Amino acid sequence: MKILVCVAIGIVLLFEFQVAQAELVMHLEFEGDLEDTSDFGNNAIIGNSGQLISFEPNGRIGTALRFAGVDASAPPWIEVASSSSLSPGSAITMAAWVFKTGQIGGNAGIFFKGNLVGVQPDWQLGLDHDGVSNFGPISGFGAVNGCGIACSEAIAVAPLDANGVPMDEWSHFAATYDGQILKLYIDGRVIASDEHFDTIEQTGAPLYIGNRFLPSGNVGSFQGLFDDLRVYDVALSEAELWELALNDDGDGIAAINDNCFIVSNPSQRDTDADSFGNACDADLNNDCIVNIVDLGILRSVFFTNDPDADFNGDGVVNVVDLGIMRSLFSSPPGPSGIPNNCG
Ligand SMILES: [Ca+2]
Ligand SMILES: [Ca+2]
Ligand SMILES: [Ca+2]
Ligand SMILES: [Ca+2]
Repeated sequence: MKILVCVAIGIVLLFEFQVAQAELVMHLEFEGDLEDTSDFGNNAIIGNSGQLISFEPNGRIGTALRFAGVDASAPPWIEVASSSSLSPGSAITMAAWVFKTGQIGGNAGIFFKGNLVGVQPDWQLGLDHDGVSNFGPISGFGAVNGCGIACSEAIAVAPLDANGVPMDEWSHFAATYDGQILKLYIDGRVIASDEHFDTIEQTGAPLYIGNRFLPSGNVGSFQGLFDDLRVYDVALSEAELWELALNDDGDGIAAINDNCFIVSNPSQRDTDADSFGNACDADLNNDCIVNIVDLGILRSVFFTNDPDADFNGDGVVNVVDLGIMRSLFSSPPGPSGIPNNCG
């Protein structure tokens, strides 16, 4: 019996190990080389203008890769040969630390898996104009089976966020697609999403890093630093992206186990047991939106000890809790790393 149990546990552990290993299909850490440290051997090589590519000792995590493109006629990039692991069927996560100092062309490619000219890429992640367009300071885009919002083939996304990605500092930039929704992240927060139902194209084209090739032949060359580039063959969750961006909320609880993963709430107090901690749960009628109805409920229990409306857990519903509700107004409760009914 003991042996059987041990074998069963062993199989479970092995299975979990394999699942975990299967998700990260490329990991370029740039610790002095272009090697992929995942198990999939998707090593990069110098693609073009290698003299403009160097390693920078003070990266975001250890050493980083610098692109010093200066000339649109000779933009630098690195590239990875196509492989089955880089051709996911229906789900993907692209993630990177970027420190942008400039760009050549209308945008700056981070990931671009597609042919050099003529057709839209299988998947891509990039940064858009830097203050010269009406997209804001620097916007970003992620897409599968197409390019950005300007392309008729676009599936998604290109929204932006008036604040965009700042220049001359590190930002964590990511996109996920789960076969239904494409989400764009900056620093672990979703800044845009778009719905599309499809499988991801598999053209067999290489993955180019640091450059973007438009069907017109124009390029979008990145200037600055890259670090910790990752590709997963699954769509990571919002909590997982938050963790990857190293934006811990300081309460010592891993984001995927934290019922308010962007608010420090070590007690995890959740008086209505809906998987949103009180610290981020001003949705008092549990309809997944914090609005005027919840404000009415809060008013009706003001100066009482109603547990659900006592967001900060000090035993009284007062102006502090009202302030917390105000900060969450017009949003869903959370975000929570724990499965919940507001998906
Ligand atoms: Ca928390
Ligand atoms: Ca709750
Ligand atoms: Ca509500
Ligand atoms: Ca309170």
